[in-house]
Amino acid sequence: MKPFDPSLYFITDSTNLTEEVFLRRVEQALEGGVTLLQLREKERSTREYMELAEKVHQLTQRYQVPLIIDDRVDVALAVDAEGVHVGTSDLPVAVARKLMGPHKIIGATAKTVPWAKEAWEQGADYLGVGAIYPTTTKVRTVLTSTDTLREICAAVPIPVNAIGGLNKDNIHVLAGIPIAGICVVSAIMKADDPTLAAQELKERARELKIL
Ligand code: TZP
Ligand code: MG
Repeated sequence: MKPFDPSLYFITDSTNLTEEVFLRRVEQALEGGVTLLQLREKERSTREYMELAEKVHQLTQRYQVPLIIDDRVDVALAVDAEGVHVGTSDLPVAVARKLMGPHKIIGATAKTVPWAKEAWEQGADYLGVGAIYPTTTKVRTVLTSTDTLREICAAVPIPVNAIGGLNKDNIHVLAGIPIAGICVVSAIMKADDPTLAAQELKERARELKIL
């Protein structure tokens, strides 16, 4: 696997946006310094998902940011994305690893220490843990405490990212927990200025010594 930097992990949401506006926002986020980018599409057909992924991949390649595809190994392989992210209702990590090969990035969602260990043992390269706060993004999730987040960080040797409702005004709860990064959707996607939002998040995380 190529090295990757999960510190400011931006997950996209194209809901209610035209493709043009969506792609512009993605590029603005890249300009603001996001370090990893996940294309997360829940409503599109396979063909539409693939076509959008190709376009997003062109942008991420320009900024040398790895592209992770949510849920879909087939789409990730089709566009030669750098990785895939699987949740508990998606393909198991071990199957995703087998299909993607040893060099791609595999991320997994984990909300408990046993899940985290299992995902690591099956070959996950990083974990997303949350939701730390309630989220306005469409997702089926439950809240994960910062104590559990801390326990997961201690239980696995791979990077652990916090996710869920995070923004520059509330990430202080993560201070002192050895996470590798934060994952955000709305804090960047719905910001008036995604570039500035990404820059400010990074700055705040550095101030708090989270990153
Ligand atoms: N998994 C847990 S919370 C979440 C996902 C995909 C959504 C996070 O979105 P936001 O807008 O950063 O709260
Ligand atoms: Mg999923």
